[in-house]
Amino acid sequence: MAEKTAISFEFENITSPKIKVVGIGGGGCNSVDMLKEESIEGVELIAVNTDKYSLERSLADIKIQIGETVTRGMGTGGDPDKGRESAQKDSDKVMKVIEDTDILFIASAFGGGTGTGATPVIAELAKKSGILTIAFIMMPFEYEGPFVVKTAEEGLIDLREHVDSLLVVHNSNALNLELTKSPIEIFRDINRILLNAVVGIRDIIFNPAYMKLDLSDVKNYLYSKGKTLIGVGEAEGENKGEEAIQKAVHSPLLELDSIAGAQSILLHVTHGSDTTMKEIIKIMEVVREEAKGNSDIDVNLKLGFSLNDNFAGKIRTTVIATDFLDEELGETVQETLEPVEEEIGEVKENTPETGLLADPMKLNSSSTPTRIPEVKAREDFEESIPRRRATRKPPFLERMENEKGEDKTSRSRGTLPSVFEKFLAEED
Ligand SMILES: Nc1nc2c(ncn2[C@@H]2O[C@H](COP(=O)(O)OP(=O)(O)OP(=O)(O)O)[C@@H](O)[C@H]2O)c(=O)[nH]1
Ligand SMILES: [Mg+2]
Repeated sequence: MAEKTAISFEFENITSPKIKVVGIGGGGCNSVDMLKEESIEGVELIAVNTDKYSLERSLADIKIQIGETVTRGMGTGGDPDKGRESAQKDSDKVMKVIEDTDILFIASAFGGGTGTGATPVIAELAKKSGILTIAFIMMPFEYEGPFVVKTAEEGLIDLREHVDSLLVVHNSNALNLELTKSPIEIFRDINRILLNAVVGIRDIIFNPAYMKLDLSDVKNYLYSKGKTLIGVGEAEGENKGEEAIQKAVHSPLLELDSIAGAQSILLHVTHGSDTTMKEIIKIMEVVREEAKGNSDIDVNLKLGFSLNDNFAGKIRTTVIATDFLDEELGETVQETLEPVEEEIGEVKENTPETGLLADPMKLNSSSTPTRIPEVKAREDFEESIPRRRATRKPPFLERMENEKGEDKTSRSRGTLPSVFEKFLAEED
């Protein structure tokens, strides 16, 4: 009995990871509305705006008006200084809502005043308090002219150092693709990148898997990385593996539109019991080839696999690609890594020029890749994460499983799990 009490005490003190999305300014709040319309479960949606009237119409779970004394509830009229001041004045209100977050997505459209000015302030608050901060930034249409474009570019420079990972979409890129679509459909397409990133990461963390990636993996791969590609691809039919991964590793709307040059990749595959090892190997081959691009670098690939009976005949791949070799991105990564090195005194040994894992055999273990600075600089993270693994399921997941009647994800089903069970047993 005594033992039982001790166990239940431990469980009561465990909270499941919290993912939140905060939309800032008009465009950012539109993104949050679109996420709300998709009914994503397990993710809290927050709207932050100076514009009281558009906030009233927002579908977000939580709405925060900032800068009442600065803009009198009317928006900034395109002035980022007012946006910045508004966020600074109401930083307590924002902090109160985001302080218990593990992963914060910030959605914002740059070029106006609220998003451009307030986003770097809110990102800084989040990152400094140890929250993994991923920004999804929509850059204006070139047609809007040099003032708006310059405002947005300056905002991006301000923001860069205050986020762990940055996904940048240019509205103009969407125009290159589909001119027959309505503006709202174009915005929806752009927003799908955010939706995929949020859902992809949520699924990696919460969904049952026979080879599991977890919150620590996601944090380690995204922490202080600068530009990032987070892509999701789903496909059916004969070539489902290859088609799904091709969709995930190419994202034509993103500034960083492919994984070429990425040195670190998290790959999560959700499949049905009809998926063969051959298809999985093909997926991994495509990732390696695409990441390699024209370089002679071999990528560090960390894998997760879920078997889900809802995926009969289907495969979904989620890719998180970081540590890009590209010169400009290399600088970004370096800039963000240096302060961490100082803080923690040392970075684990790595190959200086490439940052490759010293031991590729460790790719399938849960060890931290050597390229990535340990998260000791953010004490709260390292301490809390491992204990949160495989613990209480979030309510939405329990509901999903109840609806299915049973948890159909099993380590002992199908061809792939048995292969990996054997592998995992050998690992143990
Ligand atoms: N992709 C996308 N871009 C948007 C959206 N709404 C606005 N934009 C772009 O974002 C830029 C900034 O607009 P808003 O987000 O409305 O501006 P704001 O942050 O509310 O700033 P102020 O209204 O000036 O205080 C615009 O110039 C557009 O290019 C949207 O829903 N989706
Ligand atoms: Mg506005």
